[in-house]
Amino acid sequence: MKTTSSALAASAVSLLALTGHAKPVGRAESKPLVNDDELQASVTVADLMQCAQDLEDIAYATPGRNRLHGTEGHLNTVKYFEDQLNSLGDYYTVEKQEYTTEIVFSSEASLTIDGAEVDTGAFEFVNNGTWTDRPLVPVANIGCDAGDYPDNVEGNVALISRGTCTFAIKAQLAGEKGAVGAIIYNNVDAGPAAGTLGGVNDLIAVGGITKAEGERLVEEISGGSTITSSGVFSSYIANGTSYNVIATSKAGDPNNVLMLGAHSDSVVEGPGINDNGSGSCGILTVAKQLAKSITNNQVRFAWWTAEEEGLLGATHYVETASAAVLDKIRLYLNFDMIASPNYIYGVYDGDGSAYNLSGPAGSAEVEKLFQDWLQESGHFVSASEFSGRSDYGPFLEYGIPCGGLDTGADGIKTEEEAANNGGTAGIIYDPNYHSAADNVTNLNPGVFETMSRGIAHAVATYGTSWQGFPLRNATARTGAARRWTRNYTRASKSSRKFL
Ligand SMILES: *[C@@H]1O[C@H](CO)[C@@H](O)[C@H](O)[C@H]1NC(C)=O
Ligand SMILES: *[C@@H]1O[C@H](CO)[C@@H](O)[C@H](O)[C@H]1NC(C)=O
Ligand SMILES: *[C@@H]1O[C@H](CO)[C@@H](O)[C@H](O)[C@H]1NC(C)=O
Ligand SMILES: *[C@@H]1O[C@H](CO)[C@@H](O)[C@H](O)[C@H]1NC(C)=O
Ligand SMILES: *[C@@H]1O[C@H](CO)[C@@H](O)[C@H](O)[C@H]1NC(C)=O
Ligand SMILES: *[C@@H]1O[C@H](CO)[C@@H](O)[C@H](O)[C@H]1NC(C)=O
Ligand SMILES: CC(=O)N[C@H]1CO[C@H](CO)[C@@H](O)[C@@H]1O
Repeated sequence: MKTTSSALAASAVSLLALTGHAKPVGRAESKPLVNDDELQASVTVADLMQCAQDLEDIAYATPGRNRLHGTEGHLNTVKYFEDQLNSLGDYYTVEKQEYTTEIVFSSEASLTIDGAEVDTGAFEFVNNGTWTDRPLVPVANIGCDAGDYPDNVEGNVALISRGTCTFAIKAQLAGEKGAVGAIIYNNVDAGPAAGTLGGVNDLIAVGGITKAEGERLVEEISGGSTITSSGVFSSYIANGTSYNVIATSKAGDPNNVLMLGAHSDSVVEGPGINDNGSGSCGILTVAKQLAKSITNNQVRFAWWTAEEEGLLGATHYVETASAAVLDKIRLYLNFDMIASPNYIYGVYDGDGSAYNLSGPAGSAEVEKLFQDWLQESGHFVSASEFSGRSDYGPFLEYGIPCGGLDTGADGIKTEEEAANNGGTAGIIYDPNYHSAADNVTNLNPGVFETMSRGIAHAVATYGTSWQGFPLRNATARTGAARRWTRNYTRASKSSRKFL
């Protein structure tokens, strides 16, 4: 249940986390209290790489060679995490939370203009559609208004600039005027226009081309030429079901919970071993080692599904959890891509000092914890934009302080980062990002181990005590005070452009 405003009002006056000193409960009491150095040392590259290899094997055993939400590859991933956690006896309460959503399992697009094949962007959720040798008809302005579409788009292909309104609105208006298809040209120099139509729809098929190509076509057609195109678009969309796996330690104070998460699904293109199998394996390895000791505060680990579809698994958790559950989470930590081959030592910029996007009280403190820890080992630390563009987005939105580590995705390594930490400046952190080559061969084992030990450090620190860490503040998640609210919904995934 999403909290109602009256529920918020009722608790808004109080600080959320309780300061009681609940005793660790359960059989785990015979175990020693977690020790920071020992927990860190117990996280080994061998275990991490074994986990990564297991996930790769799961992916490669399926026809799609991936671990896409809703497919066998992901269901087997979920089973893997469940089995691993259950093998630890009764240390954790392990739950599976079902999530079903419509997803695109495959998509193909081909486009020719004047008989020549052109590079086209496939729009997510595009419908099946075919047209052959139909004239292109440029629309007026940017095609956000029905009046922009001339009568002669009927039976032809509308040629529309990207911008201002969504791709879906452009396809809808063109379809209403009788177009058989639409081609959207980019408004920036960044390859063919591409993005998402947002979900299952009844729109005409849409392709994307580059800005230069689009502008050239408009100019030639305005000069009197007739230019034709052919297009073949198809996609297979169906409901995919999979699960979040959530494991909560039985030991520890349930009113002051440390929560950690990583996403367990991959994109359709490949096995997703760095993105974000590495984060999943990092928290699993720490969860397994943690089971040898107890903590004063409860620790909850989550493996989220459908992150790649737009943070859906984590959003589902936050939307369906009761306020009573969410209000007891003192801190949420996220680990996505922690073994990039051309890595950085990235820490989420929770204090906003680098990107001017800060989080609820506590986000700055956890950033400092990770920074200090990495710097003590002589690493040069990079700030990662605290944009909410991963599974911590819904937690930020709720007003829960967040933090995390990452080693870089599609950003470009700077000279300074290369000079301090090695690697190659001027190329991206993970050249295999979202590709078939994102597999075990291409992980950096050393950075994988370092970052996973960073997870262990945070677990040991906050699992032992919240001393010096701000209390949750209910007021902070209501009204205008929610400064850190980001558009974490499907729109905020970098791979999901709506317009
Ligand atoms: C496209 O056609 C295929 C084959 O008939 C079908 O399985 C699929 O569901 C169709 N896609 C859409 C988006 O309707
Ligand atoms: C997905 O399931 C919903 C609810 O059962 C249904 O309405 C919808 O048509 C399904 N979508 C597809 C693509 O089958
Ligand atoms: C930081 O963000 C705030 C709020 O969006 C804005 O008012 C302020 O000008 C920004 N500061 C800088 C240095 O960009
Ligand atoms: C991993 O990806 C690389 C690069 O694409 C490829 O050469 C290698 O064969 C892949 N590994 C396996 C086990 O398929
Ligand atoms: C709680 O948050 C509100 C809004 O950000 C702030 O004005 C208030 O001072 C905070 N209270 C405490 C005790 O931190
Ligand atoms: C969030 O995204 C939606 C869809 O793109 C947009 O309509 C809305 O204005 C955005 N909200 C904020 C606060 O940016
Ligand atoms: C921190 C980080 O790079 N996380 C990535 C994990 O995967 C998602 C989906 O591919 C990316 O958008 C994130 O950037």
